[in-house]
Amino acid sequence: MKTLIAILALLPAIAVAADLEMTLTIKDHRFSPAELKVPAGKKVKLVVDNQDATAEEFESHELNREKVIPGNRKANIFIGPLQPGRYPFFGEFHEDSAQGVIIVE
Ligand SMILES: [Cu+2]
Repeated sequence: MKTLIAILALLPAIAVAADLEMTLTIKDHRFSPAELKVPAGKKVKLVVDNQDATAEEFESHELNREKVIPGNRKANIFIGPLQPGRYPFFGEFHEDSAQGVIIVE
């Protein structure tokens, strides 16, 4: 038991960290990139950088995520691990232009 505790103490906080980080920019009520490729089975930290002056809401039914990002602010959205497939998302406040998809492969 003592050995196990010693080993656990040496491990970094893997459980709470993402495997990789990706940036999604919002500008002129559009997402860039509009298509994000993500490896299957990984935890991903999406840094959503809203460069518009107005708020946007990142929403995805397939990812079960919904988050408001105020104007000129960033927000982190954690996704995954995911199965291969297509996971559409949109900006609920500007749904006509703000559309995107996460492609997991
Ligand atoms: Cu919503």
